[in-house]
Amino acid sequence: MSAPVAANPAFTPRIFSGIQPSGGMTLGNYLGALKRFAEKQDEGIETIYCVVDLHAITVWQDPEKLRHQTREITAAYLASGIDPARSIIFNQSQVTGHAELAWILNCVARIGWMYRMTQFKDKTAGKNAENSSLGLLAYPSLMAADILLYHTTQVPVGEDQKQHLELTRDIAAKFNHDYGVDFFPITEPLIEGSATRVMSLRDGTKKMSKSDPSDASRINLTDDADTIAKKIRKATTDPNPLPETLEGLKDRPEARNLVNIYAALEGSTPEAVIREFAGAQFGTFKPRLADLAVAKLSPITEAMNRYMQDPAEIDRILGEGAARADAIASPILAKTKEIVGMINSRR
Ligand code: AQP
Repeated sequence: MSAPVAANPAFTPRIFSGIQPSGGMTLGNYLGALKRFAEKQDEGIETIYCVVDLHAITVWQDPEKLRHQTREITAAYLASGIDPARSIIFNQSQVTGHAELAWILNCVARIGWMYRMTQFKDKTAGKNAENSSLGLLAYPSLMAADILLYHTTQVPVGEDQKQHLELTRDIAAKFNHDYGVDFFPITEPLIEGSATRVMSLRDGTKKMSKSDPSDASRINLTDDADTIAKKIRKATTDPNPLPETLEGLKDRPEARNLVNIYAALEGSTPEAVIREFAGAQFGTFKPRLADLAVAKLSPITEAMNRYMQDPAEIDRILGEGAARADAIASPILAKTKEIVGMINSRR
């Protein structure tokens, strides 16, 4: 469905991405998003990282928990090395342009495009879809607004967001076409590395997700060392040893997942991990993976806990980030309204 339109080189390179405060952070969020967000700061491109609270309320959130989770994700951003002096960090609802642009894009996007989204289908599977919130259906249009509000050129995300990114490109192209302009960029998804899709520890065919009812299916960034080691020890695997080559992991999704996690945590490749552990039993590999996971995640958990001791400071960072984000977003939103034909006589 994605429009075959090349990215427009006229746009200044800018990175935007976000995470929903819909629960605690998982290893999937860390490897697929957070770790890469921090790395992107070194590439000399402006980076904007959002806590997407408007997205979180597409399913019911307890208000006190939502506030706590918003601060916790901000703490995870900071603990992962995202520096508020180098990146803009803010929560979505503090910049009203997200909701305003989303409405305009709702009127550009087609309902059928939304019904085709696999995330909507997954989230309503086994439930009465008619009874889900209108926001859940329109979620991808709000995501397009998040991205286009900053004329974002690149979005680092996990594999699960690929279809939403393609939709963002379609919405931008349709807006440009309908109004005869070259106003919104055709944004590139950045889906890179060996952990673009970290799978559940209980089922290698299911994504590791913060809203999975089974806590054993995921590693949370707030888990202590013992819990991490226990979850890895109990992770579902097959009875065979690790193969000599990556080819041998075909049709072994659980084994492949653990190898990918090891590679991503270590900053190597699945090929290198297989070379090191060829022929090893899981009884050998799992404790090594547990040690590596604890070594990499514990400092982040400790830093998160330290940041969480000072919620006022977190709120200050979010407020300052929101003001900086708004300064970029406001002129783009004003121009969008002008293109659409809206009068603004309050200037
Ligand atoms: N398992 C994963 N592997 C790799 N990347 C992942 N991401 C999420 N899960 C994995 C990436 O994390 C970023 C933020 O995701 P999100 O919280 O906004 O929403 P999500 O993708 O829907 O994540 P969850 O954990 O599955 O949340 P719930 O359970 O609330 O729906 C995105 O870049 C995503 O790709």
